[in-house]
Amino acid sequence: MAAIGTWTFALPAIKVAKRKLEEGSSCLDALEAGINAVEDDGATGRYLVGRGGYPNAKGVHEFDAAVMVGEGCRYGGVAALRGVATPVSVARRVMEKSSHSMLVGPGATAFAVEQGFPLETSDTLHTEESLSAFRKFLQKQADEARARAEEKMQRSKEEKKTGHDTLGLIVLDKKSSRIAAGVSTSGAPFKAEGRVGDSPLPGGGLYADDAGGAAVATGDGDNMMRFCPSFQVVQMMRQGIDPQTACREVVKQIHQKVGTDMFEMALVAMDMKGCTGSGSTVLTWEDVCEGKTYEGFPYVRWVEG
Ligand code: SD4
Repeated sequence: MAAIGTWTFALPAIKVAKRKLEEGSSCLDALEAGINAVEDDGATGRYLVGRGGYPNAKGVHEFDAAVMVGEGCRYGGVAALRGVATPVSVARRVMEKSSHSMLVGPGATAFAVEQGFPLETSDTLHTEESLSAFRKFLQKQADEARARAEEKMQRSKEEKKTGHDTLGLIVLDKKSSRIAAGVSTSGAPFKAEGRVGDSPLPGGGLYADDAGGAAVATGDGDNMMRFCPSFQVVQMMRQGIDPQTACREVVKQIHQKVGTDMFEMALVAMDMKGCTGSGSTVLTWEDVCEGKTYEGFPYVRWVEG
């Protein structure tokens, strides 16, 4: 049994997933419970997941989330979902209870309510920290409106370097040879209303296929979604390439295509044996060329027998 997740705050998710697997839960149940534990705790120290995640530019939380199981490549996703603190669970319901693969916006919220999820407003989805960050964002916007055009350009470059922290989680049950992947995010901080990132897109933020393994992604979704990086990694693993090489190759190939405009992205992956890998652009291009992509990107993993 094994699990891997993006960023260090994936640790509670992995602990919960591990306990669930040990109690005999399926991969998918373990994955959902693990992600829920992070989505619903409102803890500071991560700013893009569930309660306490950063809202959109209007101050409203719009969540993207998805699940995918390797068995039959079944998938369910939600995007720009409002009012539910545990979007990954709504994504699972889309997979299991609807005849669709993805629901967005008001339709996603209506479906969640129909399924019995309690509806919240941003009053309860905000934490003190996320509210204060939003107020700072509004203040900054007002300041920016007064600034010169070049200064604005400089600032937006700096903003790009603020980092990312979407939760992506992969859980493998080696005994039954089943793998599941899930993601949950409030998306790019203070994004435009209705903006959807890469996270809930199959092949973008996640992909799982029992024939190869699973991958999850985090980073600049507006750019990452163009390359289906999670799908690419899983396809490579299907061909027998190990997860570290696959992640490194995908990051490298995208970097080669995009050149100096390269954006922030990171991937973690696991194959059906429980071997893991990661690749990211946190490092310089020279580092990437030297094959150092899997150092420097903080992910958490647990692998056992
Ligand atoms: C997005 N990819 O909405 C997400 C953001 C992210 O860690 O991953 N942050 O673009």
